[in-house]
Amino acid sequence: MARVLVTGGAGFIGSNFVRYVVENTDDEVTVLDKLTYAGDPRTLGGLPENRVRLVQGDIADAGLVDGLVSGHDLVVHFAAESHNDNSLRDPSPFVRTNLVGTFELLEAVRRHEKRYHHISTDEVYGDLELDDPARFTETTPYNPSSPYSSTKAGSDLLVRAWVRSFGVQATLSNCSNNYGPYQHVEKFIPRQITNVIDGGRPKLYGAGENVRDWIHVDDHNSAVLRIIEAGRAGETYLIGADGEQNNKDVVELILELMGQSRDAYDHVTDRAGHDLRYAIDATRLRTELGWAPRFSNFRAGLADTIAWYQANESWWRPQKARTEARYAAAGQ
Ligand code: NAD
Ligand code: TDX
Repeated sequence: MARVLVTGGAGFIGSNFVRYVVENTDDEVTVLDKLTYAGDPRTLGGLPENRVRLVQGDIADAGLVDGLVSGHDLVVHFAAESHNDNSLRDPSPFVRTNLVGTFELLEAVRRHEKRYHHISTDEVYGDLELDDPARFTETTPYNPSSPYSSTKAGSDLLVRAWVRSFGVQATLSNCSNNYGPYQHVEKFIPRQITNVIDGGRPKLYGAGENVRDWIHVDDHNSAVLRIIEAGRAGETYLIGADGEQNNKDVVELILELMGQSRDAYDHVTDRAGHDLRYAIDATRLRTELGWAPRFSNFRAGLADTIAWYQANESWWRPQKARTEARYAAAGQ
């Protein structure tokens, strides 16, 4: 049994990770989460209290982080400011949390010689042309576009430097776009589902040709566990499940699955600097670590996700009006 410190465990992917760990291991988990607008303790509801503990606090708080890291065997770092559109409005919390917060965690795992796994994104590699046969691999050069992705790229580089300079026992993973339960309504798929539930229309940025490589959150988390178990220290693994779709197709599928006309959506102001296409080649993860995704049917996974938002309105409702007001102010 290991004692695991999960940062950002009250957010979307982190909370699904905690649930996955409880169901698939006998580890004990401490969640360290600031409970920003994106974190919600109800997301950890129903988990056994003798195995999951929540500490509200900031990863940039060096003293708090030091004390917590010293009492655990492993740190899995999900906490981040995670939304590109927010980073265009106000980059400052992105710099503090994604860069300074990661720095404090690295200093603590260095001092206490703990194992560390760093969660990152495919956005650090920039974007691809629509017709480019290439996909991102572990050796693709970093070329981030937004304040969000540049702070994630910077945090990855800090980890690599702490491995090389100080021998920190760290692994890194860069994953493509996740979908599934407990995703904040500011993100693309939950925003459109909840708009339709509210009798409104999905909002597509620009022409909707941008491509994202969708993966179910449980597949992301099974890969993270596999990397923690079998990955080599200092190495990076890309996580993806061959799920490329353009945004227009995803909106049309949501409308169809929710019994609406497939053209009942609006085109709105495009995102500044909008990355065109992300695509992951996860060959290394599959061949070296024997990982495979379980959710290969996007239509079925999306239908389950729609059903989850329909059944869990009380979870997302408190965030919806505020989120839509922010989008409306930006013409989106
Ligand atoms: P999220 O916004 O849903 O959750 C982030 C969590 O971090 C929240 O609970 C928030 O309260 C917490 N947090 C924020 N600042 C903090 C701080 N200073 N101290 C402590 N806690 C803080 O994000 P998510 O979508 O679950 O993303 C989790 C991680 O996965 C991030 O590192 C993100 O970059 C990465 N990632 C996300 C995706 C995706 O599709 N969502 C894809 C690849 C990688
Ligand atoms: O209303 C919308 N309409 C729309 O067309 C929203 C919110 C988004 N979009 C587009 C923008 C993107 O092309 O949909 C696509 C997905 O948008 P987001 O959900 O904001 O995700 P993205 O910017 O691709 O970043 C996500 O994946 C990588 C996560 O938010 C990041 O945390 C992760 O690193």
